Amino acid sequence: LAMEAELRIALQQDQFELYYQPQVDLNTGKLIGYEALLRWIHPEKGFIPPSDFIPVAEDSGLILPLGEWVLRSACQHIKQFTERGLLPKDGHVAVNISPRQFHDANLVTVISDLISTTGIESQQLEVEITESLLMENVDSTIATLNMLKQLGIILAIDDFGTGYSSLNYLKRLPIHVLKVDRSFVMDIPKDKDDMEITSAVIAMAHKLGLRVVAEGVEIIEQADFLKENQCDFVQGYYYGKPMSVADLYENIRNFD
Ligand code: G
Ligand code: G
Ligand code: MN
Ligand code: NA
Repeated sequence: LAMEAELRIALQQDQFELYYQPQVDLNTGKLIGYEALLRWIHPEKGFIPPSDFIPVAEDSGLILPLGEWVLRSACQHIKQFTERGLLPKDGHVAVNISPRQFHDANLVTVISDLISTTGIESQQLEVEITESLLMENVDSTIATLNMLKQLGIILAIDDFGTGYSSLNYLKRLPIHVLKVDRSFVMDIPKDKDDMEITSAVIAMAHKLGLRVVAEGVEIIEQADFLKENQCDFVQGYYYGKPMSVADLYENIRNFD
């Protein structure tokens, strides 16, 4: 079967699962939330990476029902995690939103309805959009971001540094969080240019009033460098890999 047909079946048969990767506050060392990462466990082919199927879902339009499934599952998990002490009240779960999903006219209603029906606090949900998405349809992008901000959810720019957004444009965007792409973090402390870029991006983000998450932190030297340069939050294998909900319940201790 072509992947598109397989994806339709996968949606009907519930072959998807959300994994959760911890995000940590560099100053307190405490867990502040998770990024939800979609996994497809095919009954015969096993694990299929999102980089293989997200583009197919995006091109076929299946990203709309799939993305809605992701948002609904994430909101349900937020409720569960909060009740069971796996997420602080002021913590969050970040969900990736693809370009087609972001530009869909129903997105704001879908999210608003999910917040009401699951009974979560709106600031417990964060949405991540990629930097490259920001360059298309500037006015409608800003309008949608403003509506999402009105709901009270947190807005993050993912993969920052890999697109081409101008600082002038960034300044106009109603966003809260900037995620420094893993490609800038992975060669710290060997690559001095990457260190300069990362510290400059953190300083710039702070001047714009944004909080900064560094992605892909794998070693303590990277964590130390980021802390010295006032990065707010971190995410990466050093702190924890994306985990199934079952693994999460086993691995993350209760905290206040
Ligand atoms: O774990 P990692 O292989 O999960 O993710 C690879 C890529 O897939 C990342 O760029 C990530 O943003 C994207 N991705 C993961 N989960 C989702 C999702 O639920 N929706 C969308 N649109 N992209 C996702
Ligand atoms: O594009 P986005 O930032 O949404 O995707 C996050 C991707 O990065 C996921 O595929 C996730 O599994 C992966 N990832 C998260 N932490 C690390 C890390 O420390 N090292 C590496 N190599 N990949 C990571
Ligand atoms: Mn992401
Ligand atoms: Na990223």
